[in-house]
Amino acid sequence: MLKKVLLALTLLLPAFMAQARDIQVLQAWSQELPPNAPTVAAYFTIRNDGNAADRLLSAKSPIADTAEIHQHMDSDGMMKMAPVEAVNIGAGEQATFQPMGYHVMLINPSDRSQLTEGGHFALTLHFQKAGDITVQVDVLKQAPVAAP
Ligand SMILES: [Cu+2]
Repeated sequence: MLKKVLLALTLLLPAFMAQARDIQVLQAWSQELPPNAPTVAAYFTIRNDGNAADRLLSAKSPIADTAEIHQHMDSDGMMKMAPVEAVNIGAGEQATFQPMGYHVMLINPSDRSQLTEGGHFALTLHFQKAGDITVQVDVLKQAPVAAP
């Protein structure tokens, strides 16, 4: 009996593990902006369920040629944003990208058809270990209430 269970587990495990990802990108959203806004920001939570740190290295989206990882920082009492090279997510930790914090900035979007409430667009995040993860970013008028 035990042997049969073990055999079943052995057969099931590879299929299960292929689906399990260490890195999860949750609740991706973007704020609806005036139609001529030069940049659009995307926010989300990255959760690292693995037992090793990973790094977000870059981002891209079909709606804009340029996507940068930005951070807001206090510079002489002024909040400014600046590109960052990478964002580290430690094992078992999560990083929340949110207004006045980390965000992905899409520069001068070429396709604005989805940039009103109810729209959504694809965003691909490139991680050092997890590779590419593509999520759908929901365009909202207000920030989602419950962060995961
Ligand atoms: Cu920015």
